[in-house]
Amino acid sequence: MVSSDPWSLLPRGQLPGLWPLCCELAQSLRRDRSRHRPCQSEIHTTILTKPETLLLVPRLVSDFDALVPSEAATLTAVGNSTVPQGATFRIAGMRFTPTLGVRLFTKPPGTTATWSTMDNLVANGTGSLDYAYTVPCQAAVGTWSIQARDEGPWIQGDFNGDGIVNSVDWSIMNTKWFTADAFLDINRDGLVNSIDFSILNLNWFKTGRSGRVSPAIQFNVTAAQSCGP
Ligand SMILES: [Ca+2]
Ligand SMILES: [Ca+2]
Repeated sequence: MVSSDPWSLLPRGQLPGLWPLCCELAQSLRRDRSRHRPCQSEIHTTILTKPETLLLVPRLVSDFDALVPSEAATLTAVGNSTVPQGATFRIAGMRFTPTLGVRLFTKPPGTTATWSTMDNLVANGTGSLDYAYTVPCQAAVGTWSIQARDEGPWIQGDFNGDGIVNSVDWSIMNTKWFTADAFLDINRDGLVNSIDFSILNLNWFKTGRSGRVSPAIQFNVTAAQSCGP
């Protein structure tokens, strides 16, 4: 994608709070004020962290490392991906950065569920992971998701792992605003809020290697006849 127009990177529907401010700024810069239209006033006071940065840093965004499928980090289920409560589920990971940290996230069934930290690992010398997870007895029955993030080279804020921090990542954060979603809680204080947004904003348009966030895998938890000691 190539874009040098900063306005094209400010989709109105995805930037509540920012759009009115940007709109007001644009209106104030126009000479013919008779053509002004009122901007909708819906400024969220907790999100006003240098929003002008989003507007005033236009640049070409085509110069980042495109996703190379053979280099993208992946997770796979080892063996059966349907496991009863209390059983162990095994995961293999590939193409992470050798000897650097990898953070595993898990999400329970449900469309409004949020990610929580499953574990923190270190990839071995070949960039692989071998992880065993024992499903808690109280785990909800249904489809769970797991994904991993290569924490060393990950650009803070590149939630979709495409190698650039932009409005797509903000739209992801926006869907979990004021939740405890661990995947989006960049500073790990337990809440997705303006502090995390300010970090994302600081990295706006920052680029790097894509594929550092693995696609999510699913495993199905079934009810156990008995579980635990
Ligand atoms: Ca991104
Ligand atoms: Ca936070």
